[in-house]
Amino acid sequence: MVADEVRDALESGAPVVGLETTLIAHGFPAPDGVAVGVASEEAVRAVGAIPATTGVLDGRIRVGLTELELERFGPNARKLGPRDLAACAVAGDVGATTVGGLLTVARSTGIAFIGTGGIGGVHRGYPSPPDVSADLLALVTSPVVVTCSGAKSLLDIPATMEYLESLGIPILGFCTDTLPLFYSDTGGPPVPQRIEDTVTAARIAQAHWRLGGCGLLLANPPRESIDVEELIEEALVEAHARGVRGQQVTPFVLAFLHERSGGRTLEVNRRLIVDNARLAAEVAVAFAAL
Ligand code: PSU
Ligand code: MN
Repeated sequence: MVADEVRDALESGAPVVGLETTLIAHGFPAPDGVAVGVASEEAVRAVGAIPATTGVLDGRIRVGLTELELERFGPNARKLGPRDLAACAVAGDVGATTVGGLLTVARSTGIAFIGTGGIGGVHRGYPSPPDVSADLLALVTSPVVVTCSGAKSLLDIPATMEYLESLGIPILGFCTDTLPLFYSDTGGPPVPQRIEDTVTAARIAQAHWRLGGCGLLLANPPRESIDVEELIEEALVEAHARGVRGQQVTPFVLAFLHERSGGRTLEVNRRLIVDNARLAAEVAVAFAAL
């Protein structure tokens, strides 16, 4: 079910930015996630686009939510990848979309731009377990520009880059030659293409889609950068020791980092999510004007 405002914008070709709800439910300690969701929506509106925050409520996949509805995405919400959307809706559970879940919904609604923190990818230790985020495969079938600060920092970044190349996913470095490492703007592998402005991002997306291509990544370095590599390694050891697996790993690691960095990762995380929502909106606006 698409909110009227979002549907009108999509039908008239006006800029729309899809936003996920996993960040709201699981990316921050409650109730901070709701404030991040609201701030992201405000950033999207401030540059002239319509936000389409997406999740499952009351048995329906909902695109475009009110603030009161955002508040329902608490820690008990299910985390929804592409495989989970339909089952969650039919079960009547509250479900928060990941990037992969959001891309799946975007494909059927015509949303072409989304903003997030960092996408999922190849987890460290692959192939044991063979944990590759469904975010990557969803990019193959959804013609959407995903604006992010690279991939989640707890992943195997070089392996994730290789995988993205195999899948044919373009990665545009926004005013950067290297992939941002989520919390950190330096130290990542080189990106295949650097661009300097949002019009170029929109033109590349248009050309890629005319070729029959699908998802693209727009990698935006965080304004504030911190190095938490040591804490990430500690968090992963701790997660393993406690038997935290699969979909639960990211929320566990994020909570660990937030706590052990004295809240600094929270601040950086919040800021980059809102910045990425704004940049996604700027690209959507540029695309609508091509
Ligand atoms: N990045 C964050 N926090 C998050 C996520 C990414 O800083 O919570 C979420 C996004 O919703 C992303 C998902 O789509 O993690 C990927 O999870 P997994 O690796 O389990 O597929
Ligand atoms: Mn996974």
